[in-house]
Amino acid sequence: MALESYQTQLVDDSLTIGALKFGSFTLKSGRVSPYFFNAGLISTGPLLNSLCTAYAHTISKALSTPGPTQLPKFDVIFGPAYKGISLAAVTAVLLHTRHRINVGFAYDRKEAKDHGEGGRMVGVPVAGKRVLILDDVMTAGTAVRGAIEMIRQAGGEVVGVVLALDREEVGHEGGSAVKELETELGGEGRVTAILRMRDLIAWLQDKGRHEDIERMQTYWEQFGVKE
Ligand code: OMP
Repeated sequence: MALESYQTQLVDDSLTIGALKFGSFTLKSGRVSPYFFNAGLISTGPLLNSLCTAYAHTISKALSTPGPTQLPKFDVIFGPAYKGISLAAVTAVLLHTRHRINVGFAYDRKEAKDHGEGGRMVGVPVAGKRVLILDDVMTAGTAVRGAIEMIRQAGGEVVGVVLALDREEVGHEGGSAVKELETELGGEGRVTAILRMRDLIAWLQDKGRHEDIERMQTYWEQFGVKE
């Protein structure tokens, strides 16, 4: 399927500033990957604008596409510390200004405060609220599961997850990391992403980068979701 302009824009921008790299990288899960996306390098106004415009577009589309995979309405957008915080804040603004979707914003601290307001959660209280988690990348799903656990402990209901990049890899049970999470969150369509690994392969094909494609396909055979 052809990529949307906001998707190619994100790939082009990310490559230009080195946030997306092709090579050899050891991941948190121990897997050795031929590519890596570092959202921490999306660190200028224009780049944040282009990434968060893409998040807002993806969320708005998922909310408004009728059918069994429609993303349920939510009250709060949650950005896990650290990288998710600024991305969720900017996306909340863009959802308001460009899509007329008005939601609260919350995030966590990595270390609980024991004075002042205390606790780990900051922003709109999530208790009794429907929450959408916004994160950068999902590989095996460990990071997102940590955020789900935190929100549930605070009394919130996680209705979905939006990612910049779904690497479309196997999770802890040996099946699709996304499917495992969707089952836990209530069904198909609960996890959505601006880009998937298949989009990166499509982009490489478009550019004729045959060596990179071969290495991506070898990795996909080892850790990719087989469907
Ligand atoms: P999982 O917790 O295995 O899903 O891995 C996702 C996390 O790994 C992300 O939140 C990042 O901290 C990191 N990561 C990237 O940022 N970019 C990648 O391309 C791959 C990873 C990774 O280590 O898997």
